[in-house]
Amino acid sequence: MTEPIPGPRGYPIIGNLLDVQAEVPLHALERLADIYGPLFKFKVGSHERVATGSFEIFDELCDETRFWKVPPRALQSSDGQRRAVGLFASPSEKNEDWGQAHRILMPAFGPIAIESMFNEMHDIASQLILKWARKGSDYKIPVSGDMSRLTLDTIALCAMDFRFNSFYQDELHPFVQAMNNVLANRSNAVQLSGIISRLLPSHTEQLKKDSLYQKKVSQDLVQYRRDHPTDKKDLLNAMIYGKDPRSGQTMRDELIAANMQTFLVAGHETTSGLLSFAFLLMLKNPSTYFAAQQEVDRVIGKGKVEVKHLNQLKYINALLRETLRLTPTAPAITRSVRPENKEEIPTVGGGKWAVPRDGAVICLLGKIQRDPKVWGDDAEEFKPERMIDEKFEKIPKNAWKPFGTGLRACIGRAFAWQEAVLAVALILQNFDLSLDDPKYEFKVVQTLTIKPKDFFMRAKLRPGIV
Ligand code: MNH
Repeated sequence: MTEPIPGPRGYPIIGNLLDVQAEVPLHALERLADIYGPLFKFKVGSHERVATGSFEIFDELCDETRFWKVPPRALQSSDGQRRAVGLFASPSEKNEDWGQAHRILMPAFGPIAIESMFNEMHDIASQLILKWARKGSDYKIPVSGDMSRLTLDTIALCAMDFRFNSFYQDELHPFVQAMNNVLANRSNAVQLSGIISRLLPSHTEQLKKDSLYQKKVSQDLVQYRRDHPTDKKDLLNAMIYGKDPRSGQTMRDELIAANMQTFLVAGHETTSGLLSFAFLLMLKNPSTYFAAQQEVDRVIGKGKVEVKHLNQLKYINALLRETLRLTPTAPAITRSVRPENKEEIPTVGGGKWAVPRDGAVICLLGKIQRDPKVWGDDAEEFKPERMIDEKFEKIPKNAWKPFGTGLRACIGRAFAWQEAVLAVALILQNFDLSLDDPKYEFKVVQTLTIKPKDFFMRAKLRPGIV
């Protein structure tokens, strides 16, 4: 016999809206995990949700023969119509779009392809270095803002040879503003403020405009490439010319544009959050900051950062892993019962709780990746040493999953990693950093991803650097 899944008592109509109502909704869920244990449920309106913050439960849910990923609601098409959606689309039989895009794009995101993007990544990262150098050591660096400029310009240049030139303007590009509005709207759907603003006609109008505008920009970019072909080996060309090994077919333009949009969204916020948290955690834990900078000086010195250096930066690789353990910037993934799973009642918790067949279990990665049963009593502390290669290889299989799991895990992992290691190396090579406010307290803002809130730092050029 299974047991009922525990959770807070709800109210009629609103359910547990008040329990999950918080400045950082994620933290509200983590609190419920502390109160109700490894698996708990709550209601938003009439929707019942199940969530976990426990490694043991998550480990069971990672079994791809029993469970799989259903795409996040916030990224599914909201108009109910069947239309092309990027890789975030559902992998079901009916939607071959995902399978086709996945097979064509896997090699385009593979190690050789990513290495060939190094020079373009270096180009954009150098723009960040120049900006900070010219602004001088009194400049209050808006860390999340500048990291987003870096990652957005990088994905746009590498994916489709387009330059947003974000470092040369104070305002964000209109495409980015539209994208941010749409994302903010979707991610606050369970918040009271979000529910109220959805009722305003002006709000819905704006949202429609923003979605259409985003779509148009992506379509224009595909059309532009059709009109001005190049032999550049970027993701756009991979999609235009690549043939699905299964069917021999190429992707239709609507699907290419939808995937382009997916890369811009999926490919920049998460990596920018990773970099912002990495510098914040370094500055809050100065011994890690010095260790990272010493590694750059030892491995690279004052010369140009090259692709061969990146793997040699063992400590920095470990430091970025540890950052994603404590602050996974895509903070939750969902797992659902596979339709092919024939168990009479699929359960987790060693048979204790039944997993509803029609829903999804929200997996709170930040909580799961701090489980003291895996990481010990110092699980909450930032200790890059525990992520050095030899140790990293020995951690339990599903204990560190900031890029998701299984077939639907992140396709952009190698891309993000190369970009992030390069940025950390270049920044530490060129600058001595400090917190703008030495008393800054660690705070998080959550949209679809998480970032540090109001985090500013200062950067002083190091001697001997041109
Ligand atoms: Mn990425 C899926 C995290 C960088 C493109 N990404 C996922 C998932 C996680 C994730 C978690 C799985 C989501 C889920 O199960 O619901 N991604 C990250 C993190 C970083 C990141 C933490 C950076 C750090 N992602 C990138 C980059 C790109 C990208 C860079 C593109 C250039 N990610 C994707 C795409 C998917 C995805 C596309 C969906 C893959 C699929 O479903 O087939």
